[in-house]
Amino acid sequence: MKGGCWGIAVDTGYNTTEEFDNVVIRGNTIKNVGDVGIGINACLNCTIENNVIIQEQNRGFIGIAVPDKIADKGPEDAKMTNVTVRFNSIYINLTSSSLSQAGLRVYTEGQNHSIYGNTIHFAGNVGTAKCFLYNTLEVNYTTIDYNNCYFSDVPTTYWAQNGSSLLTLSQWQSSGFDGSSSVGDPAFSSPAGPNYDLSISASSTLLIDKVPTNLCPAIDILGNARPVGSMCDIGAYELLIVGPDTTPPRVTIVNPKVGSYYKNSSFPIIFNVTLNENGSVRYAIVKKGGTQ
Ligand SMILES: [Ca+2]
Ligand SMILES: [Ca+2]
Repeated sequence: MKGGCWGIAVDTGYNTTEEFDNVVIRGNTIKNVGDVGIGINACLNCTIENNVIIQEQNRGFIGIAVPDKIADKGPEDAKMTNVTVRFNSIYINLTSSSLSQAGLRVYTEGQNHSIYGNTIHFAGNVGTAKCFLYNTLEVNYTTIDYNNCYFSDVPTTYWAQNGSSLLTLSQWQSSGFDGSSSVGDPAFSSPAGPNYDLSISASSTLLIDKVPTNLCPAIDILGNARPVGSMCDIGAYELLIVGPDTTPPRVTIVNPKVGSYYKNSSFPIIFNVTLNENGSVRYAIVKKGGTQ
């Protein structure tokens, strides 16, 4: 879609007491919406996982916002706790320098939030990009790790904003978080429009087998079981490992016909061979009576 509306939002809107419990936002693909891809508010024990979020229209954008409507949240509403944001793949490609862009925001309030296994690629060449917005002064986090962020051509970039502090990954790691996270190209298959394909391949070495299995969802965005291989892959997709080819080549004889017999004459020998990969086929011509 295109336009100004948010993608998916579960949030407060009235001056009565509001609370959302055990919400799961899973397996969605959200393309070119306005301002926020996925947002929640007043949410207890909530999970956002295995989603793909793409933004190529020029609007200020946050991929995932926890909370989203800060100004509209009343003091009577539930304070968020146990929010988990994991295994999401985000691609943001803005071309206007006046716009703000951030991958994922979990701050302002709450206890025991976890943010892991997410990958974010900022592809534009303008403005400032911030991968993650946190606030360790006000918020308690249980796990923040195994994330990946890439800002290929953005002039000004930060791994994290913690409160008002703007930090590189190594500076943020001194807080004790993101020790196994990485900066670098996630190598999405074909993220820009019109393909919008954030699946991964063997080239996605910064994502493959990086997250311990005890942190994995049971499946990925396509419903394939996790993990494949020794560990889970960062982002919404688990790369399926294709095993060695055990299918034998198919060989059919075209000429001479099976069972035909030539005496003292030359003739062409023609095979049809079907191989699944490069290889060779050995053959033998048998003289009548059994001698090669
Ligand atoms: Ca309210
Ligand atoms: Ca894996």
